[in-house]
Amino acid sequence: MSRLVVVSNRIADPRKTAAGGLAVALGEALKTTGGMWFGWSGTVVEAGTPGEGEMHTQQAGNVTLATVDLCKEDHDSFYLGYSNGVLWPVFHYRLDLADFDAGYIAGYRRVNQMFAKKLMPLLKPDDIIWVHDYHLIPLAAELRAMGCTNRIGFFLHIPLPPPLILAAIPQHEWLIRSLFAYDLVGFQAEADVQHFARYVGEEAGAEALDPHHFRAFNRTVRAQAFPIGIDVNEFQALTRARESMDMFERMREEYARRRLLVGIDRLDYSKGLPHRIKAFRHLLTNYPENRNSATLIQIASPSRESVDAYADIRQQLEGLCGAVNGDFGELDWMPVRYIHRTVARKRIPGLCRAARVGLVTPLRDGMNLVAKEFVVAQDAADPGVLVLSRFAGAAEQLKEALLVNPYDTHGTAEVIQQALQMPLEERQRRHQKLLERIREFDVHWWRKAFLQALSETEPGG
Ligand code: GDG
Repeated sequence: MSRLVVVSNRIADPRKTAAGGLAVALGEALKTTGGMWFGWSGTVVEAGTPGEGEMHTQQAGNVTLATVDLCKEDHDSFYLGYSNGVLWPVFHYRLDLADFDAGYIAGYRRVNQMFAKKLMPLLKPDDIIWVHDYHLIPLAAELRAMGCTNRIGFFLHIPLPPPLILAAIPQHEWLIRSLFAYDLVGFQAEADVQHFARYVGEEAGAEALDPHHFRAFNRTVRAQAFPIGIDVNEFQALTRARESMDMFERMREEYARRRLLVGIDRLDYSKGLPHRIKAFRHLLTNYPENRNSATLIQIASPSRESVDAYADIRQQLEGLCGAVNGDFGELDWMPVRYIHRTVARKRIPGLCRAARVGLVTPLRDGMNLVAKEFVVAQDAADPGVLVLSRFAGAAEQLKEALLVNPYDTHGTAEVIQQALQMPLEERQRRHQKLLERIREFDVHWWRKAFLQALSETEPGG
């Protein structure tokens, strides 16, 4: 069997239990064949310091963890600049938040070239290479330029926007052409594959050979949706563990006479947090029976705080939460409990299980794993209801959730009211269907389906 080489911007030590579902799944795949995980160490060094660009390797059983440091200039232009200031906002349809500073692209190319240069000597001829996410789109093209003929697959964790939005990026053609250096390109949802197919047709003047094969720029690539899942067994075990059950019981007791709603997100403008608070405000205004009762616990874990747009969204969110609490709060009740910290992973399932409603209402999201975690954490005998944005990739699979348009804050409030009122039998029926699908398409299915498809492609073709 070929060795697997995973490349991602950040790597996770598969031995550490704190690692989330993705790290566990990739760690498992690496352990089966023996393998290597290559990426950024997370360390930023001053340019010109001794050891800059040095590679660190660590052995974790039969898995090699290989990391490189980034110098400050590269970190600023590659990571903060092009990856998170251009690609993240545009791929999430937020042209208004993109910062097309002409200096960023050089850093993005430089780091991808540097990654390829460091990786190339470590590769064996029959290694299978799996590259992850928007930070590393041109990596295969850089490797090919150095003579690499291995099978290389790419998975995009975030959405691919329609051609006319993508075309706002000055280097859009170069980016998509870079994808053709891979043998397999995986997307989260069918909508993303359609956007890719349309781009290839409209902007590259090429055609689909069949629904999954595209020929352009003198190369053929297979492109397909592989919706990512979670590790259901691991999350169920986490739900039953003591810390989670303690959390569940404390919350159940505290909200015995009230209704708990929960939102768990990185504080990111794609997650629709201000819209969610506005919808919650409409709920309290239009359905007054929820006052002194419906309580929203919103965890917004800190993320990318040195990017300006993230500081702005935090300020906006905090203003909205404060206003709802000021206008509706009582001496012994606050409608919104906003937490701008990272909550321990072990407590998350208990919190989800105690909630009557889970709010997953991003404005745009590749998949959204919280939607799946919320369903898995529920008590099948008395499950809570998932309110899910139609703009999350997860909405293609989770049809039995209550789907909403998060921009329509009035409409969302009505659906939240429907969720709060849903009879037990309907909650059970929806939950059972959702759980079945989440279990069938779990993270192990995702990994196997992707690697199977990659192994079927012609290497280097
Ligand atoms: C990208 C795509 C795609 C959140 N707050 C805390 C915490 N979390 C955990 C959740 C969940 C994970 O982080 C977030 O996953 P998402 O899927 O929601 O979102 P992104 O980080 O934006 O991920 C996304 C994903 O990649 C995978 O392909 O689904 O669409 O954007 O597991 O539970 N965990 C802890 N404390 C927190 O406060 N411990």
